[in-house]
Amino acid sequence: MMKTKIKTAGHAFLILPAVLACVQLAGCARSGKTEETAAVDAFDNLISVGFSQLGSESVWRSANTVSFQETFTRENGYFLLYENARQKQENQIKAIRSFISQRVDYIVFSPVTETGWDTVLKEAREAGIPVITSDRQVVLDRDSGDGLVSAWVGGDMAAEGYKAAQWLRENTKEDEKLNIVVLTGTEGSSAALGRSEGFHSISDTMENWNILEEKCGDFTLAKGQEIMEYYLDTYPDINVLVSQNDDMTFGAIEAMRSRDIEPGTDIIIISFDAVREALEMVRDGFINVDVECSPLLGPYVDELIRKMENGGQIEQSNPVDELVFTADNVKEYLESRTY
Ligand code: GZL
Repeated sequence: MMKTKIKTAGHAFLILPAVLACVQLAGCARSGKTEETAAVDAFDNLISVGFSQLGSESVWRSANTVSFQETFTRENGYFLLYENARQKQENQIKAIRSFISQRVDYIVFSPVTETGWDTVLKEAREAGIPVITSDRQVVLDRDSGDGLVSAWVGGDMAAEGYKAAQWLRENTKEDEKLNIVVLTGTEGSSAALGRSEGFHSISDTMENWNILEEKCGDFTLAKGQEIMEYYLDTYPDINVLVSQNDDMTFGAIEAMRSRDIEPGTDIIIISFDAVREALEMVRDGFINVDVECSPLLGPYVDELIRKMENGGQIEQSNPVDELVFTADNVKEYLESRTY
């Protein structure tokens, strides 16, 4: 069955639990509202946004959540409900259903994986609640029809993977044998799939590039370290690591150092996200290149919602600009890095 790629997610934040409790106690029966809707309706003058954040697996993810906490505030006209799915799709689906029952004005989510969203998004469409995704993307069945996702904003993952391979091609010699190991992100996520797709669009054409193995590190430091230990035990001639996020890179560097392997010198390290701690390692030569993926998506989602509130036209696909950091340029960006 043909699949259509539609996009993205966002974040939110549960505010004023005490106030919610008061509202509920204040006698929903009198207002005739259900307990669930009373809280949201109590802030009628605010735009209510239900947000399902996929987890808190990485420094990037925490920065992404903070971006929404700082954007979606009462002062900015929002009532936010936040749910952390702890990397489980079923928790995200439960959260979206809860937002529907609370009749929020918008649903925003960062889909942990690309597929499995059609049914719950049809329920949101049925309820007349627009859905915006930021960061990761969803893949929907063509039969599901239009209007399941109003817009996506986030990083272009395939472009990120391409930029990584482009740097490697430009910074190694054609007659140099590259023995590459890869730490991939969460299985089935648009971030991991996109970065792999982009990287392979070049690596598949390079005679001298030998990808020894690609294993899922789930975007976590612990898993990255564990798999890098396996790689180092298994392959004696690794000279390139491609790690699909900085947290896995930090774990991999631990593994290298425990074996007196010099990261960035004995093994070329390509990473993604470009969080501050990683950029410091780029500056110090332990990471050779870091491809940016911006977590600061709160303001972009806010802008989309404002446009929708005012009946304006919005683009369905909204990729954000992203840089590539190396020792040559990192110093001019490091000080201003807020995450
Ligand atoms: C990318 C984002 C990824 C980051 C990881 O947009 O989805 O998830 O690269 C995070 O750090 O866990």
